[in-house]
Amino acid sequence: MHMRSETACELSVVMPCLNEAETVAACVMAAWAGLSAIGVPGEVIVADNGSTDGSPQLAERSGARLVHILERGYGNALQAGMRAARGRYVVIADSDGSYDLCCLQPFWVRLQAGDALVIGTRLKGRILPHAMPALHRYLGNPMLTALANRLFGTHLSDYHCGMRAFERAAFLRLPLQARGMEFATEMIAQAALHGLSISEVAITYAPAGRSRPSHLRPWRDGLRHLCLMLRLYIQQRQRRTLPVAQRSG
Ligand SMILES: Nc1nc2c(ncn2[C@@H]2O[C@H](COP(=O)(O)OP(=O)(O)O)[C@@H](O)[C@H]2O)c(=O)[nH]1
Ligand SMILES: [Mg+2]
Repeated sequence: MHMRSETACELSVVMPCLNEAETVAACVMAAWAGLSAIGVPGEVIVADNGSTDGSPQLAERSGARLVHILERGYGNALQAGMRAARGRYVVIADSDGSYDLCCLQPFWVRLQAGDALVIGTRLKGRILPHAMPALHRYLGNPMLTALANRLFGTHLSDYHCGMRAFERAAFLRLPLQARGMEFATEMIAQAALHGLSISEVAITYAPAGRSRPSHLRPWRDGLRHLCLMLRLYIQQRQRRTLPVAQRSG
């Protein structure tokens, strides 16, 4: 069922990667195992923008297709990965070993049921010890999620989960622009503003398998999420108040 050649591709697993030499190979192999387990033809893509620790070579040797992006940033990497993907559907997940890529089934089931976006939820699933700092688990994530739910009319429990699945064509039509970590919020907000069907599935979150700290800079990135939410919300209100003839996007 694997697709390492030019045959049909239903599901692309896309992983952003910045210096994840300790974990990226295992993630690529887990993604292949996940595709095999659900019996869906697919591909594994690693989107890298500037790793200096040999991650790209390790990913490639484990069977991933590499996408190089010149501009830094999580959003830039994922957007390039999405564009390069060939699957009708895409699953994204970190390449740091924190998400269980062997377990694609719940995402696949929701995609087959017709959802355009399926978000993993760690807060309604399982968070293993030391996987998520208490500040993020009990304060940052729930507060930003509650605000985003209010602004965009969603009913989600984990706006910052990095494991999600979506229909590629639907996302390529959305005006996604975020370059950094705030891309996680932008994806959901724009999907909601454009009326796409969104669901969530409970997943397990494990500590990242690397020995250096996360790329996330909580205060700076939290602020970027907040600014993006407010900007999208204000834009949307302004568009609603414009006469129909002047609306765009
Ligand atoms: N290509 C690329 N990947 C990134 C960048 N920043 C983060 N990542 C990757 O995105 C994922 C999420 O980053 P991570 O440090 O795990 O953030 P956390 O999960 O919030 O702690 C990881 O797989 C990183 O390697 C970036 O600038 N470029
Ligand atoms: Mg991570």
